[in-house]
Amino acid sequence: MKRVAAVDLGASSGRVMLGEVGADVLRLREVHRFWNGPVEADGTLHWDIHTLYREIVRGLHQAGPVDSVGIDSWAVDYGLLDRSGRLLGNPVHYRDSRTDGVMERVLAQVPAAELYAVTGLQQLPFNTIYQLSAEPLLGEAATFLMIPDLIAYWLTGEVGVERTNASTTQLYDVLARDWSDELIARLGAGAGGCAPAGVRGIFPALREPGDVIGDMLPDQTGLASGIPVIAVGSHDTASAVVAVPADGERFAYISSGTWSLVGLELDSPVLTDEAREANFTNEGGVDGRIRFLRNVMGLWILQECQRVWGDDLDNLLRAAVEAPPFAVLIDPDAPEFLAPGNMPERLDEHCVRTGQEPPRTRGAAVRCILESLALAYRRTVRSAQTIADRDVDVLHVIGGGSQNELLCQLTADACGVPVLAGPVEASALGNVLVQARALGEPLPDLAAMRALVRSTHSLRRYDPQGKPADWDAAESRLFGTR
Ligand code: ADP
Ligand code: LRH
Repeated sequence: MKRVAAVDLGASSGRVMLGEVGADVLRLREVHRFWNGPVEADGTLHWDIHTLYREIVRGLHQAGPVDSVGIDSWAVDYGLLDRSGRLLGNPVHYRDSRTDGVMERVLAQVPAAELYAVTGLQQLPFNTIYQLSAEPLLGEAATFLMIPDLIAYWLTGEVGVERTNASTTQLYDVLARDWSDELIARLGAGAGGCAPAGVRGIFPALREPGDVIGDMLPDQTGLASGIPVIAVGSHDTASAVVAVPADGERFAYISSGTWSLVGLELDSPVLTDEAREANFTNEGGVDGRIRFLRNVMGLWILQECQRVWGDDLDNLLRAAVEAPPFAVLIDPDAPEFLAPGNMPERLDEHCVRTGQEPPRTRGAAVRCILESLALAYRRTVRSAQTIADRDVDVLHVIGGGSQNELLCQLTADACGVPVLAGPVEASALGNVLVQARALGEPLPDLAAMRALVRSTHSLRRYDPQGKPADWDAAESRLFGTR
């Protein structure tokens, strides 16, 4: 039996989980959970990386003796080290406004089609390439590390970037499966502005999920030294997709948390004009798979409403069940929903701008958010199938949002396929499974890992209900007929 600690940093909470893996055994126990989110200081949104580190260390203490540690987190963000290995500045949150207008500036110099041909990545204004193009500290940087790599560096002293997370930077060549020297050189030549010519040197060699990063250092954290830190699918979504309890290939997934990551698992990237125009991403998965998906704004909009209202989620969801269907619809991916702020007010403004009466009650607002998400899922799942030429029989919903019964039912209704909901802690499970395999557990491939998740976790099934014509009408109301 292997006993491992999974550090899983989501955009709304971090957790340290204890995993046990053996023949027919996959157990997960939460040992420590802590708040995470944007912290504004000096007009910039940051991650409070040192508090996160302190909480991780606290959680690792609480986990007790383990065979190894693995770390995953949200994607795209990074820390820069100076020549002596010190962190330059606090990592900036991807929702910070420093990237406003940067994507447009970079795309004026590197055409979108060229970028897509190399990286296969969805255009999001906060992709690392755009953040680095707006990064004042780049000239002083000796090393670029993504968030899980930075935590691993502090624990082990070893430098490297894990491949699934590197694939979200838009500086990674999805076919060559390595950093794109060409794009990095263009960044250095000033695609966005301020990078020095020698910028390629700051990007460390890539690690594969399953590689041993190094052993924990003896230091003032008081954690036992000598325990290996193992690279996992360090992009949380890559780890989550490992734990999709699918049987076979005809499935789509929604990794449902702060973001909803909606798509398919493929053997190779789809780099067609159609995929680019529909803004699909080809992120790197564990075992060389491709996560062909789109970021949908997700439960972030609801989280921000909840923050402003100070309301309990259960009460809000109960009120949403009672609210009338299809009263108001929004495009959850509208740019005004990206930054933190007064989301209920923005929701109302969005409704007015789109000629709709704003929701009158909180229940109606929540219903509007959930129905609109379900419609965005429907559009994404259907276009993923068409573009990748893949049929889907089932939609797996994993992550915290899989506990939202109303959203799961609306998703099944909107997409017209059964939804299987769970596991909730998919990222942590994927993290644990990849560590266990690296330690010698006989889990030869993703199919074996998924079979173990299936046999050890119960899922909840939602069959499509209601009238499909209502969803057709709602879709054409929201997105126009396509
Ligand atoms: P992240 O990893 O991005 O921080 P999680 O996977 O932890 O996100 O999911 C967080 C989301 O899960 C919350 O925004 C909330 O909407 C949803 N959630 C958490 N618990 C419940 C619950 N008991 N019922 C319904 N939804 C829930
Ligand atoms: C989800 C996630 C997603 C990224 C976003 C920045 O936590 O990693 O896959 O696009 O955060």
